[in-house]
Amino acid sequence: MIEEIKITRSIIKNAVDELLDNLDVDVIVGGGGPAGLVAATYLAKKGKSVVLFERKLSLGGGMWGGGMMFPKIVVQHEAKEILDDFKINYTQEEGYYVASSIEAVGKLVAGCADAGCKMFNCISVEDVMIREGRVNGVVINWTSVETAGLHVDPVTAKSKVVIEATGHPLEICKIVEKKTGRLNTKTGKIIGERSMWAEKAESEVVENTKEIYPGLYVCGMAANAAYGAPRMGPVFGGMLLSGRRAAQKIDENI
Ligand code: 48H
Repeated sequence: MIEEIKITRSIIKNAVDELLDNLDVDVIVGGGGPAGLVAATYLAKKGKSVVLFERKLSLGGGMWGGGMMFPKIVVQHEAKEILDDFKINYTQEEGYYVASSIEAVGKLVAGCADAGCKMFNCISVEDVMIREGRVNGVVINWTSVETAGLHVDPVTAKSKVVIEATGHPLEICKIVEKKTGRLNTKTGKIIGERSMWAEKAESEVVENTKEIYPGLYVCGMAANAAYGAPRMGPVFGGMLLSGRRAAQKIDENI
């Protein structure tokens, strides 16, 4: 027998319990694109408690659309190991690995879930918490509240570190820049994304994966935007490598 009220109770109880159980964790990831998903997965595999908040209904960020909506991504040799870790299939072409962008997103999300990271969609990070000069959590609200322009106060989640993985708009860094005025960049401010130069962008995105403010690590496209490095188009190795680099650095420090 199928009973609607039992279904409703199970959904609400389990979702609320999961959120309640994950309000004080090791790592909070803001943004569920490829960089955030990879960082979350490797940290969860290391035994850290990890929560990821994604603004949209679906995780995967800018990966779904491949290049100009042709659903393929290109990954360079340096990141092949990460494709293999997530069991993403590929073919070899022109010295690169070519994968389905749709399969890649599906397997990144599956890998992240299997590693034990708790993922919440439709929730936006709208601010951070700072204690004694260190980010120690985020301020969250339903994305629908933001979209509808409702005046509804947010709630909070606490962590040892936060990962900024919101991509091009680098929303979390913008908040911290605005409220503290001092990021760990040459100017203390966000320097801004530069025009397309894939080779430079792909190496710099890994170098730019750092603690940009105490307790706040930046990875993926947000890292290049913060430190004034170029964009790279639909080559995704740098996003995967940056996510893994963030996980390595955080694992060494917490
Ligand atoms: C919660 C948020 C918030 C918020 C945004 O854009 P992404 O895919 O980011 P990366 O860095 O993993 O990958 C970048 C890549 O997709 C890309 O754009 C490339 C390679 N561009 C090159 C080029 O030349 O254009 O994912 C970020 C995710 C998205 O899903 C957003 O919805 C989400 O973060 N997000 N989630 N709270 N405030 N802001």
